[in-house]
Amino acid sequence: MERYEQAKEMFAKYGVDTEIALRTLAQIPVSVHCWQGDDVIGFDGAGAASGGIQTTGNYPGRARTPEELMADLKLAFSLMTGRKRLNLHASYAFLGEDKGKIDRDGYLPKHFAPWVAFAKEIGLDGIDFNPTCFSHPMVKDGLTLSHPDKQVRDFWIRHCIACLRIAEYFADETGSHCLVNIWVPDGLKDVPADRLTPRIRLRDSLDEILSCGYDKKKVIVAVESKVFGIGVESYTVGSNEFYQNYAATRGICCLLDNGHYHPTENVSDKIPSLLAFYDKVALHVTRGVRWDSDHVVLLEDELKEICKEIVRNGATEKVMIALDYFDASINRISAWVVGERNVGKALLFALLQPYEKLRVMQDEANFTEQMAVQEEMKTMPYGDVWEEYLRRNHFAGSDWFEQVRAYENTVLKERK
Ligand code: RNT
Ligand code: ZN
Repeated sequence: MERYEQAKEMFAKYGVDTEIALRTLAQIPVSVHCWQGDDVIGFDGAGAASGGIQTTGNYPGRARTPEELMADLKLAFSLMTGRKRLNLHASYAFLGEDKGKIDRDGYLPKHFAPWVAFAKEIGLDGIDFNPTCFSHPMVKDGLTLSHPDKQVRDFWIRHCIACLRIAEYFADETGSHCLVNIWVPDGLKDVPADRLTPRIRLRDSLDEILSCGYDKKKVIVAVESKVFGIGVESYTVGSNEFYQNYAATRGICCLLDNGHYHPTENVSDKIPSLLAFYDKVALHVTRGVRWDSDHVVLLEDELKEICKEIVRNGATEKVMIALDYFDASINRISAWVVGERNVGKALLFALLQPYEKLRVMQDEANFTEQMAVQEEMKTMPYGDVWEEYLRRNHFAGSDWFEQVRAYENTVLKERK
């Protein structure tokens, strides 16, 4: 308490109001991905993730059933503060009696009813959704919506349309929009003979999906680009340029995953570039180590820079923040909590910067003072403001790890 009061005064000297920062932080929703708990496997039959993504490690305690995943998620959510959404993949359907009878192109809202009940039970803001166009036998030659065979494309078109219907159901049930993010693994391992035609096919498939007539007030559609994946190193059909032009001309939105660009490209710089043209930008926060390795999000400079761009451009409602990583080498619940808390910490850091002062310095070409102030801000007592945030939200601070450890000993270790 005393430390917070001191920190408050120190920030006030720069014209930064910590009370406003704390209030704003509590209002920024973060969508938590269900797939950290079971290594992106899902419930509908896949043995492991495929399609250029890979979860490495074999730490004990992977959630093997819907019940286990929900129990793990419940603990994870209970250790997080602020507004939360749940991000689901279609492969997490509860098929029940329909198992083996229907395929992904026939999934219905009822197959996701337990997730709606779950979201309501723990008081989530809403549910976001993703067609699962990987880890499935209808991915042929590594291709889905861009495959030369119309039957393959049609299967995935039907799947994506089914997902839009399920998304409308989520929006109706939760009273909040549903972001549907389309990511396809389509690409080639080696030098292509034709780079254009697969893109034309992907464009046309997406057009067919969007023409199904979904409710744009309830469902926001995004497309996620990528530079390469494992086994598809030479060519990705859904590249950055492809999807930015697609989204711009179709009135949908782009999803930026910060593991999906060349290592010297920064999503923090892409966000304001898109904000100049788009009303909404979707975001996957991950941590690429050398490549799109989907490591747990840490409190790093680029994460802080991403959050600064969201906050200082007044875009906390425009940028839809979601987590996207999968680590099987450590306790999966800890992975969830550490990543989510780091996004919270980075947002708080961003909320405590003296933007107006700095903006004037930039415009007046006062770069000397701008640098001096920016560097001074780096060692301000953010931790004390974060502790106050936790305290006000009834979190004792750092004892969350003890809870995870106890759960590991009593529950996770029993999963053989
Ligand atoms: C893959 C994309 C995609 C997936 C999830 C599981 O490279 O980042 O978003 O990680 O949909
Ligand atoms: Zn992603």
